[in-house]
Amino acid sequence: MDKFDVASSQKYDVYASRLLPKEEYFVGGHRSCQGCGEALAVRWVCKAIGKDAVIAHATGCMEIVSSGFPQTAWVQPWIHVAFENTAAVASGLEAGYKILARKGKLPGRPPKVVAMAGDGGTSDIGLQALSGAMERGHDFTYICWDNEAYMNTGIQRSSSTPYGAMTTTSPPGKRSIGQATWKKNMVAIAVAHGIPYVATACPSYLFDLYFKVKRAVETPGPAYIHILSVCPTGWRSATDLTVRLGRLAVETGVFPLYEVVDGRYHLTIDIPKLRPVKDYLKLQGRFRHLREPEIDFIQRQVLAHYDLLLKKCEAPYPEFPPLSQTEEGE
Ligand SMILES: Cc1ncc(C[n+]2csc(CCOP(=O)(O)OP(=O)(O)O)c2C)c(N)n1
Ligand code: SF4
Ligand SMILES: [Mg+2]
Repeated sequence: MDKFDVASSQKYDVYASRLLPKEEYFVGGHRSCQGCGEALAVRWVCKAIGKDAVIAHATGCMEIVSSGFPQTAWVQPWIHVAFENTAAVASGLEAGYKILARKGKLPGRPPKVVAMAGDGGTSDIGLQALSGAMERGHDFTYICWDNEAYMNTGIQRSSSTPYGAMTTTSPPGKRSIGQATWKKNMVAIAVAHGIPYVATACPSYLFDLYFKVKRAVETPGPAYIHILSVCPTGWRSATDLTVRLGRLAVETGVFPLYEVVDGRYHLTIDIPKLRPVKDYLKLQGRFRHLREPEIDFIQRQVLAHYDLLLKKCEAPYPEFPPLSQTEEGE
């Protein structure tokens, strides 16, 4: 770790211990791997959600490591659901609470409804239910833990696995570069539903993540947050580099941090001069087989995607007019 990283991470630690809530909602004793970025993200997301919430969680690493009966690491009410129906269960919860409130059978405000799933459970298997829930406009927050593969079942590729990465179902070899497709842009898919709040986040930027989750759960209507979660086991990275790798993903432009509020894009962490992607790739064994031309290709693609994002951020108008404005206009 260089001097800049040490100083800034210590600064974060000091701020975090003073300003952020001390209550724990994802408690110790779970069985995630050493250095798991996803467990770190869950811990801080649950703090930001607060106690008045119900969580519907798909199968995936965070469910497997935390809920072996009769134990649980979750403090908020938590429902285990199948891959396919996370957002459908959240829709039912939200609709049910709405009816109870309307009938005067709910003391106080309804709890916040939050759905959580991995990248496989979101970009692939649960996408249909998620799309339906966003389109119907349920008041809920959906969190995707993106560790870029189906990790808990043995590191199989998902549509969120980055180009060139080695997984057990995209092994590099004479006829294969590893993952042959570019990472699916789940954020753009969520934005295309015209929902009021969409964001990317990473636990390496703790405050950024914390306040985005707070904003998401307080936004009426659907909100979607896509969280890059470093996975030392699947990424073949050192367990003490998790926070640094998350920062490098942002500093290289591989995973920019931004929000899309009512269709309007803006960067929340601005990196005026991006670092070369090589700085990020070289710390991960899943990219060890890549040669210069392939790394150059990834570099060009990352810069092209970043430029497109900057153009969206500079646009004076929202990509999609918010539905609330349409209603006002009628
Ligand atoms: C329909 C269905 N297919 C496959 C499985 C087996 N399965 C359980 S978890 C998992 C991988 C989950 O990947 P992801 O959503 O990315 O979460 P991660 O484990 O990476 O955190 C798979 C394939 C299942 N439970 N249901
Ligand atoms: S496999 Fe990866 S995401 Fe799953 S618990 Fe281990 S480090 Fe975390
Ligand atoms: Mg995954």
